[in-house]
Amino acid sequence: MRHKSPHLYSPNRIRRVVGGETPPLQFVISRIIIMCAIVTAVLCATPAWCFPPYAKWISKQSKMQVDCSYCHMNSQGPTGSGVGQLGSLSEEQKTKLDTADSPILNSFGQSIIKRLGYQAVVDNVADPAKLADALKSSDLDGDGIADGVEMEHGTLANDPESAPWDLVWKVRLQRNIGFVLAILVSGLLAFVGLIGLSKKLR
Ligand SMILES: [Ca+2]
Repeated sequence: MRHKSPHLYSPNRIRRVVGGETPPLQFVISRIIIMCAIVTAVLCATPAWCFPPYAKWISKQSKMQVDCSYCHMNSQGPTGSGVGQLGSLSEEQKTKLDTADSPILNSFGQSIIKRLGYQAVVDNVADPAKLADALKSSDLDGDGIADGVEMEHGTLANDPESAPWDLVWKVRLQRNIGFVLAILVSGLLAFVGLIGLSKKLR
């Protein structure tokens, strides 16, 4: 004969847990309310310092695997006791977490806070493309590719050696278009001159 296992929260089980007496409904409800209050208080008291949706969005857009080190000091993110993680910070450093001098962020992360503010990071976490768009007027590493565009391509916005090369060549051509045209015109004139010279020598 098949025995039915007791339900996890059956009255018998609760009775055993609290010492032989069935807890009144008010007791159970009050405990649930207290637990909910504790969870809510913890969530409200702990600001978010980790935003995985951004790394996921960059990875999806660029088809390149990007981790927390795209913006953070530590590739594992801010949670932990390693370098650049919350557990290793002094009390003074903790006061700077949401500022442009945040000790858990690398130079790109800090530049985001400096340009847009910490709240913009929080507000756009559901739509990272908006944050990238807001960063298309800045070029932290000076390689000619906007920070927001580098996010879309998965290249590092704080490293001029990391950039989408097709766009880099386009930018370099635009920057040096005068020089390129001068070379083309000079080459054309030299070619015409050589043709004229060859006709005279015949
Ligand atoms: Ca750049």
